[in-house]
Amino acid sequence: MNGADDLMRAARKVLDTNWVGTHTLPATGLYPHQWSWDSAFIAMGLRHVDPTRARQELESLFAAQWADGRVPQIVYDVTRDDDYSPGAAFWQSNQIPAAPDVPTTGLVQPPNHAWAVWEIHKADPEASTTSKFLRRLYPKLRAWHDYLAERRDRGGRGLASIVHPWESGMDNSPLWDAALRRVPDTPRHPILRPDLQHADSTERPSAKEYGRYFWLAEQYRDQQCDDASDSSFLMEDPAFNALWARSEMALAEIATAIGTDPRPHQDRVAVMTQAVEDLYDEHLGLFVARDVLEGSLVSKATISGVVPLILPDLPRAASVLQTVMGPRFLQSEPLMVPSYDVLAKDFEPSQYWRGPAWFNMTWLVILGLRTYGAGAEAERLAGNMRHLAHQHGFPEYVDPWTGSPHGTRDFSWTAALALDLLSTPYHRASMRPKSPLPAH
Ligand code: 2M8
Repeated sequence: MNGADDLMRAARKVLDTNWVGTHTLPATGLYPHQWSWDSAFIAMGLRHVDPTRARQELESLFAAQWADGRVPQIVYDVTRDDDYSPGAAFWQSNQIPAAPDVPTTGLVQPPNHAWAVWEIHKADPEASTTSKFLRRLYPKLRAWHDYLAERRDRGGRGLASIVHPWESGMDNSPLWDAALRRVPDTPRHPILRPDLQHADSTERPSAKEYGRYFWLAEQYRDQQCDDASDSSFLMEDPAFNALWARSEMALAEIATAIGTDPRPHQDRVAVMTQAVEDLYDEHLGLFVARDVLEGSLVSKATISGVVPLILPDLPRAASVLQTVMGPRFLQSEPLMVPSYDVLAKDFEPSQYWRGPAWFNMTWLVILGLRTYGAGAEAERLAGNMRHLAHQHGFPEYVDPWTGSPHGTRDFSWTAALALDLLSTPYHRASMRPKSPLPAH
């Protein structure tokens, strides 16, 4: 057995253990439900070893899609409702007409799903075609993207706004600090913290942050999760929107493959790639968030601002590449990509989304570096990512320099994306529209 075989076996074991018959839990203790963008990352890895299960992973998530098109952040397993908070009892989604039969949150997460669906299809086109995977998923994915365009373009610039830090997937990123200071930390609902039984409190968001998270969630829930209502937190996040644009590209490919007109999707990609430009911070040389309520950019360099490199033909790519290779992120040769500007005074190497390196974000940066010709650095990071994932039992995140593990272990997207990196690298060419596949 060589190292790659060992990694493959160990990663599969994590994914098998966390599989509950229809989908994969991010981690059996800390995260006992189905999470939206986790499932898409997990399926990206699963497609190499079990494409049938990869398809199921996404199909089960979309079975919980709301009538208005939104794909919920969490699909709850009610038998585990005391093990994670806020749970199904907090959201009471069954009171909301647009919600599905299964209990879910009303919030969403970054839209990486159409991208995953297209990659899963290509991993096993025959079985995918026989099972009509693309045909079934395409209208659902389109409804999801239409929800973002029609209900979440709160800034009116062609970008989606998030209404809660949880929607970014980077919960306590420094990008949200100033906006969160305007939010009360006194929700009516008791703030329960079952998460602290599975991770050290120094590695999770603080009590004050949780107060604000619950307050915002309560506000949204009490408005029936209606996006026309006032929100006390409204931000345009670069990674969220770059993943949407990347998924919109994939949707164009899916449309072509099933014999539908890809142009609406291609047009949206063009609009979005241009709109992402509005999030560019000249001083920092990368993309940042926009506070829609304040009408200003949040001038902080986080990994979110590097993720748009996954988009081909990104006008600012050269300067973002320079920034990520520079002193704020990779110049000191960390083992993986820090989630926050290492030069910032409040950089913390082991505090959740405020500095540590995450496997999903490093994976996205690797794809971006490969896209823009920084292949050697991409392969250095990919090698470290595979090694650290395996060495430390698939941790949630690591210290960027020492690689010491933090958060939970046996974390599904860590296993899935390490597995993905054992397989064929992506190339810029593979991201461009290809000649149409036969309709099916
Ligand atoms: C983390 O977020 C959840 C809330 O959604 C939490 O902290 O309880 C984030 O890392 C998020 O990106 C991820 O999807 C989720 C499950 O892995 O955990």
